[in-house]
Amino acid sequence: MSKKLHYLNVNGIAESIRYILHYGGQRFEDIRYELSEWPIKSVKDSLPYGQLPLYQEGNRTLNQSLAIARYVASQLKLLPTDPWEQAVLDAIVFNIYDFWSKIVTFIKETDTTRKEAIKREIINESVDFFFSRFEKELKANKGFFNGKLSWADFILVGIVESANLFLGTEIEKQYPTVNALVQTVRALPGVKEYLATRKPYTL
Ligand SMILES: N[C@@H](CCC(=O)N[C@@H](CS)C(=O)NCC(=O)O)C(=O)O
Repeated sequence: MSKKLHYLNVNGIAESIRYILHYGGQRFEDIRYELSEWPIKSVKDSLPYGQLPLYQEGNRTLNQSLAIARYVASQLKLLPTDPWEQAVLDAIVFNIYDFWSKIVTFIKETDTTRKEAIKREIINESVDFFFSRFEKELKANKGFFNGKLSWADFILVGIVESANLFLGTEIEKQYPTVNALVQTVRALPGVKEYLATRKPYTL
C-alpha cells in the first residue's frame, strides 16, 4: 500500500514521523513543500483542515501530527500495550507539545521587539521548566520515557531539533539525559542513514 507524508521542507512537527517511518524501514513518499512557496492554494485547499502534516495510506488520510506519529509507531511496537502506560506516554507527548506551543507563538509573532521578548522568555524560563522535567522522567526510566524506546522519545527528539532550528539553540546540551536520547535516536538504524543524506534545514 502506498504511503505518503506531506509536510513543509523543515523539521517542524513532522520530523519525528519521518524518523519513525525510517526506523521502521517503511517505504514512503516524503512530499515536501518549500516554506517560501507556502501557502500553495491548491494543496492547502485539498487538506482536510488546511494544515500539514497529512499522512496518506492507500486512499485513507490522517491529519494531526500526534495522531500520525502514534499510528505509525503502533505498527512498529513503539507503543506500550498497557492502557495506563499508553496514557502516561500520551500525557508526556502533550507536555512536549505544550512546550512546542511556546515556539509556535514565537514563530507567529511578526513584531520584532515582541518576538525577541518571547524568545528571551522561552530561553530563560520555558526551556528549563519543561526540560528539567523531561530530564527527570528520562533519568527515572533508563533514559527513555517508558523504560525502552517508544514513540514519545521520537516526539521529544523531533521537537528539540525543531526548537533548535527556530531559536538557534542547542537545548539538549544542558540536559545530559535528553542529550543522550537525542544521540540514541539519531543513531538508530534507518534514522542514521536518513540523516546521512538529509540536507540541513534553513529558514
Ligand atoms: N495541531 C496540528 C497543527 C498543524 C499545524 O500547525 N501545521 C502548520 C505547520 S507546523 C501548517 O500547516 N502551517 C501552514 C498553514 O497553516 O497554512 C498538528 O499537530 O498537526
